[in-house]
Amino acid sequence: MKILKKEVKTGEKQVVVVMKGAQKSYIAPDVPHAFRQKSHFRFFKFKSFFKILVFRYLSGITTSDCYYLIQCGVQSSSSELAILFANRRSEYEELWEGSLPTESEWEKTSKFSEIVPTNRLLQTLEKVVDKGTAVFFDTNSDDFLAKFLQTKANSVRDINHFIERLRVVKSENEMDSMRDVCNLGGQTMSSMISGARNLHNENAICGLLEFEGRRRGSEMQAYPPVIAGNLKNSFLAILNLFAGGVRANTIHYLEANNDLNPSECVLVDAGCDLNGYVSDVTRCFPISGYWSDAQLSLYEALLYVHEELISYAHNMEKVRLSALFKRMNELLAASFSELGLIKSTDHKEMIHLAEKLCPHHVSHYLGMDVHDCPAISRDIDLPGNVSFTIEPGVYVPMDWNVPEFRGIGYRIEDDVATNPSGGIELLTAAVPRDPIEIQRLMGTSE
Ligand SMILES: [Mn+2]
Repeated sequence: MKILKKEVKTGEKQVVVVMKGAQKSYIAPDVPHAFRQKSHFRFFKFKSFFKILVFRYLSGITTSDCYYLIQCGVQSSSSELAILFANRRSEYEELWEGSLPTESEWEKTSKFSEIVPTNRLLQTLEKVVDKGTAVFFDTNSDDFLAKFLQTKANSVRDINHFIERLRVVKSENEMDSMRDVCNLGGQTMSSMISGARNLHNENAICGLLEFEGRRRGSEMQAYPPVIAGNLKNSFLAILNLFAGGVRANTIHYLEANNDLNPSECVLVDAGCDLNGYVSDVTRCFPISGYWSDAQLSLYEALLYVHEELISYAHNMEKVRLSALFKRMNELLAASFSELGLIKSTDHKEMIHLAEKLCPHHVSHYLGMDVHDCPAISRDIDLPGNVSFTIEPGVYVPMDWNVPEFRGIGYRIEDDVATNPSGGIELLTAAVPRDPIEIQRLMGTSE
């Protein structure tokens, strides 16, 4: 509220924040999808310089179909109203869906001044919002409500950017949550790899991932995992190319249901969800446990880039994701030239070819959401306790002029955080990246 009060225009006497939680969605009539609360609606702790202030970020409530309203006068020092709009369940609904936390539990977790049924939302807003009000609202979340607020208030502005400015910098408590979930995500990935040898369908890997994560306490997968085999080498598979041969080269390939040929490498990008925070790790490995020469040499060329990026980030005066991205393209160009995958001596052309081979950014922020805080620029100097990924990749198109690498797609992705005292902490260090260590994990190397 302190930040928002600085944003008010002349004539605006109060700030009202309206947040909409995630709605329940259905996979079939009467059958709901697994529910995940919108992250802005979740739990948050913020550390100031001298004392720990505990905020509920912004409510701590993990029930579906709720709204949250905070009201604060521009002159007053604390908020005057904090209302949770939520529906109680009938006895019949409880029979099907279980019981909700009690009202006093809700009140206690989040210090709400009132709990009001959702159907009284508009009625309440009519009373609270007037022409002297600056409303802050997630304008993407509800067209109807956005229009309604526009007719009542002096101004309606998007709140996401303001919340993301807080969320992108983690408190010490949040950093502990990040370490926990990254450990969990790392162990899940490692155990999956150790059990994946000779599985012959991407779907089996998907099941194994879910098993290894959940049995360690992951609440759900952080996002639908990408599990993608490379090009199948057999002649029949090449004929079948357009039916899905180069899945690993589809960056967001989500089907995860194709057969795996024993000669393939598989790319697995997966994360765990624990206490509202998520991990995001990618590893690639040969499904047989043995790399072919081309698979190994391209992997090593990418691993070199990955390792250089980790140490580059660690030694940067101030970490800046855009600088890391620029560095990635230079490293890819150099490494792939040495390998013979890029055949050009012109520096500009080499960078251009590197960008063709890896068309995505090197990083995104990480936290309560996998692509966390998208409104925060990647072109800023980062303070301590900002978590992000480092994920160089290579996806060799089928018409690339170096045939031996065609159809191979790799990404090596780890989770890191900036240290307050400088340098970065590698949160997923325990997951093997070295090709021999990966083989050890699979039981095909001493
Ligand atoms: Mn990622």
